[in-house]
Amino acid sequence: METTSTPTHCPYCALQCGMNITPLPQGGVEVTERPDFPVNRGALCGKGRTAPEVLSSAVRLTSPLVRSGGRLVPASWEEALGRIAERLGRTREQYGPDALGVFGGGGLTNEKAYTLGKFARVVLGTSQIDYNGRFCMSSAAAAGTKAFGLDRGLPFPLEDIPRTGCVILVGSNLAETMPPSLRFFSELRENGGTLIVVDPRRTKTAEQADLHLAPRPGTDLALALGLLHLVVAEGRTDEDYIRERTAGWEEARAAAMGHWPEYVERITGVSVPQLREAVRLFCEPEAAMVLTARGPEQQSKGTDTVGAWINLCLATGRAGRPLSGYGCLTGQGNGQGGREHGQKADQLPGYRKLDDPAARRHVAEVWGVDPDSLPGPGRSAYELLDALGTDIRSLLLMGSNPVVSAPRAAHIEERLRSLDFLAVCDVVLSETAELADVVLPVTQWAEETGTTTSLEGRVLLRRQAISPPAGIHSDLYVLHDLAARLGVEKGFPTDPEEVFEELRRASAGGPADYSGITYRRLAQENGVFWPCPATTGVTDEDGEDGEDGEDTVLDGLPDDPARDAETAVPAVPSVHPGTPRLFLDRFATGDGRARFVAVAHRASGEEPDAEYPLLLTTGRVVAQYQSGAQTRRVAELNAAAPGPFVELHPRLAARLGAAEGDPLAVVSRRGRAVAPARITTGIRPDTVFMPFHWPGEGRANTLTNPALDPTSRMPEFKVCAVRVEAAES
Ligand SMILES: Nc1nc2c(c(=O)[nH]1)N[C@H]1C(S)=C(S)[C@@H](COP(=O)(O)OP(=O)(O)OC[C@H]3O[C@@H](n4cnc5c(=O)[nH]c(N)nc54)[C@H](O)[C@@H]3O)O[C@H]1N2
Ligand SMILES: Nc1nc2c(c(=O)[nH]1)N[C@H]1C(S)=C(S)[C@@H](COP(=O)(O)OP(=O)(O)OC[C@H]3O[C@@H](n4cnc5c(=O)[nH]c(N)nc54)[C@H](O)[C@@H]3O)O[C@H]1N2
Ligand code: SF4
Ligand SMILES: [Mo]
Repeated sequence: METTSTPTHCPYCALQCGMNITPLPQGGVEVTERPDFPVNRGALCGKGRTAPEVLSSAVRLTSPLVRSGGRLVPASWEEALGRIAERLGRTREQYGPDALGVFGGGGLTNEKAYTLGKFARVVLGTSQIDYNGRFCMSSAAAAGTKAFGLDRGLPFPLEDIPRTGCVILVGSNLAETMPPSLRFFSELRENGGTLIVVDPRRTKTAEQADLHLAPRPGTDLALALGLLHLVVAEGRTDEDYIRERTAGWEEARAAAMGHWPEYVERITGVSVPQLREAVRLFCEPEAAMVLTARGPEQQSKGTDTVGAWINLCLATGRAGRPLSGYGCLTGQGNGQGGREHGQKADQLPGYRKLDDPAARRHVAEVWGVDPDSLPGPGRSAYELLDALGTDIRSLLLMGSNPVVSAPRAAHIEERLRSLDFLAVCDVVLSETAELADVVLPVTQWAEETGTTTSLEGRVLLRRQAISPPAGIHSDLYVLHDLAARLGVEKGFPTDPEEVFEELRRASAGGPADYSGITYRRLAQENGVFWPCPATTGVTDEDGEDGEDGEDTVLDGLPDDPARDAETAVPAVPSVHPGTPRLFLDRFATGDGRARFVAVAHRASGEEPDAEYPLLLTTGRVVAQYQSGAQTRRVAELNAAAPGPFVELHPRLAARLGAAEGDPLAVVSRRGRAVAPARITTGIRPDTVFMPFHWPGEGRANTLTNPALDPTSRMPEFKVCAVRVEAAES
C-alpha cells in the first residue's frame, strides 16, 4: 500500500473529484491526475491539490487532549476514551438519555454517518442527534421530497448538462465552489444552450452567463413565481404533461397568478424585460433544467422557494424527462450520503423515517434491538445547539466546527461553553475543539477507506492510500470503543467494509437503497448511482465467505453499467446497474405524479429598517473550505485568501467614505464583525457580502440570523439586516 499510487477522491466538496495519491520516498504524498474519473477528468481545484498538506503532523492533532486545570493537555487514548465514557454515562444517569447530544457532519463517510446514528440511538439511547447538513441543503431536500417523493440532489448525472437547452442556476457560485464542474456549463454554451445565473452578485459564475439576474437577497420566491406567472400568461405551459404527470396545478397556478411581473420587479429589483427574457430562454428549447444551491435554499422560506422553482419545471414539462429536471447542487464531500443513513434527527438508514413503524421494525431487526427501544425524532441542528447547557448537558461532536459555521455564532459559542461536558473528534484543533473537555485525533481521508455519495447520487469508494501516523485512530474505532465502554460489545465494527455490509442490509427496501452495492463493485466501476437494490438478496452476498459470494455478483458486469443505464431496468439480470437518471417513467410518490406546491411570496425573517438599512448575505471563496478548519492550515490557500472581507458597491462605499481595504464594522441585532472593505460594482448597492470561513473579529456568523425555515429548520444564512460603519484600524 505504501509504494504504489492509489486512485481515490478528494476530501472536500460534493463533486468528489477523482485523484491519485502516491506516497513519496522522503515522506508525505503526491496528488496526481486521475483522468479516468468522468466528473473532473483529472482537473482539481487548489483545495484538492493541496489537501495532503493537512496530513502533515505539523498542522494536525497528534495525541488525544484532555482538559486539566483549564488547559488542554496531551493524554493517552485510555484516559481520553475512559473520561468520555464516564462523563456520558454520568450525564445519562443524572438527567436521562436525552440530555446527551450528538452532532455529526456531511463530510463523514457513509460508514461513519451510519455508525454515529446507530451509536446515538442504540448505545446512548438519545433522540438528540443532528448534523451540519441541516445548515446546507435541507430546504432543497424537503422540497424535493414533497414534489418528487424522493430527495436525491441531482436526478441525473452532470454529463447531461451540456446536452440540455437551458440551465437556470440559482444561487450557486460553482466557479468558486466546484471549479471543475464549470466545464459542463461551458460545453452547454458551446453546444448552443444558454445559462441563466440568479445571484445578487456578479460572481465568476455569473460572468459566464448569457443572462444574469441579480435579485435582492431573499426574494427568489417572488422571482420564481413571477416567472411562472409569465409562463402561464404567455401560454407556455405543457398541459399534457401537467395532466399526465403532476397533481396540484390549479392551486399552485392560482397562488402564482398574484405575482404580476411589475410587482415582482418591485420586490426583486429584476426588471420585467429580464424576466421575460428568462422565460423565453428557458421555454424555447426542448429540454431545460433548474439547479439550485445555497443562495435560495439558506433562507427561512427555502423550502417554499425551491418548491416554486420546481413548480416552474413542472408547469413547463421539465422534470422526469431526458435532459430536463430540477436538481440541487449538494455541498459537502458526503453531503448526499450523509443525509441518508441516520445522523439526521428524524431519520433511519436508507433515508427511512424514524416515525414510520415499518422502518423502525426493519432497522431494529438489522441492529438486533427492540423497535420500541429506538428513540423518536429529535431537534434540528440549530435547535440542538441552542439547547446546549440547558436540556442537553453533554455533547459528542464529530465532523463540524459550529463556533465558526453556526448562525448567531457568539450565542452558540456561549452555549458550547456552558455544557457540562464536550467531546470533539477532529483531525485538527478546530475552534470548537478548543472548547472541548476531551479532543480525539482521528484519521483522515487518505489514511482510511470509506464510501461517499457525490452530488450526483453516485456512491464512490475513497480508498486508503497511506498508513495513519502512530497513535491516531479512526472515528469508527472511537465509536467501537465507546460503545464497549458503555456496555454494547457488538455491532460497532472498526472495519469500514463490515459497516458497509450492514448499511446495505439496513438500507435495503428504503428510498436510498444501497443493497446492490459492494466495495468490490465500487473498486471496479466509477461509482454506482443509488437506488441500487440487490437482485439476489443481500444476505447471499455478505455471508462468511464475502469475497467468494461477491464473485457471482460481479460476473458479466458491463464495463460501466452506471453510465449505460438509462432506467432502473437491470442491464444484466444478476446485478442492478444503479440508477443514474430518476423519474423518467414515474415520480417516487404513491401515484407516480409530481406535486406542485401552492406558495406565495413572503418577507425574510429580518427586513431592513432605519437602524439596520442594508442586507448582509454570506458565502464562500474558492481557496477556503467551510469553517476553514482544514484549509486555513495550508499556506498556499492562505496566501490566496488570507482573511475575511466585506464586499460592497462603490456607491455605498462613497456614502460611508470608505476606500478599498479600510476596516468596516458590520453590525446586526446579533453582534458586530470587522473586516476590510472590498469594493466592487459586481454587487447590489443595497447588499453587502461576507465569506464565512474565519473565526474571530471577522466572523460572518456573529451577524447571521437563526430564523428557521418551518419545514426544513434551515437557518437564514443568506439574508439579515445590518448597518455598516467605519471601524477603527
Ligand atoms: N471553495 C469552497 N468550495 C465549497 C465550499 C467551501 O466552503 N469553499 N463548501 C462546499 C459546500 S458544503 C457547499 S454547501 C457548497 C456551496 O456552494 P454555493 O451555493 O455555490 O456557495 P455560496 O457561496 O454559499 O452561495 C452561492 C451564491 O449564492 C449567492 N446568494 C446569496 N444570497 C442569495 C439570494 O438570496 N438568492 C440567490 N439566488 N443567491 C444568493 C451568493 O452571492 C453566492 O454567490 O460549496 C461547496 N464547495
Ligand atoms: N454564514 C454562513 N454560514 C454557513 C454557511 C453559509 O453559506 N454562510 N454554510 C453552511 C453550510 S452549507 C455548511 S455545510 C456548514 C459547514 O460548516 P462546518 O460544519 O463547520 O464544516 P467544516 O468546516 O467542514 O467542519 C468539519 C470539521 O470536521 C473536521 N473533519 C474533517 N473530516 C473529518 C472526519 O472524517 N472525522 C472527523 N471527526 N472530523 C473531520 C474538520 O477538520 C472540521 O473541523 O456551514 C454552514 N455555515
Ligand atoms: S472541486 Fe471539490 S472535490 Fe474537486 S478538488 Fe476542489 S474541493 Fe476537491
Ligand atoms: Mo454545505
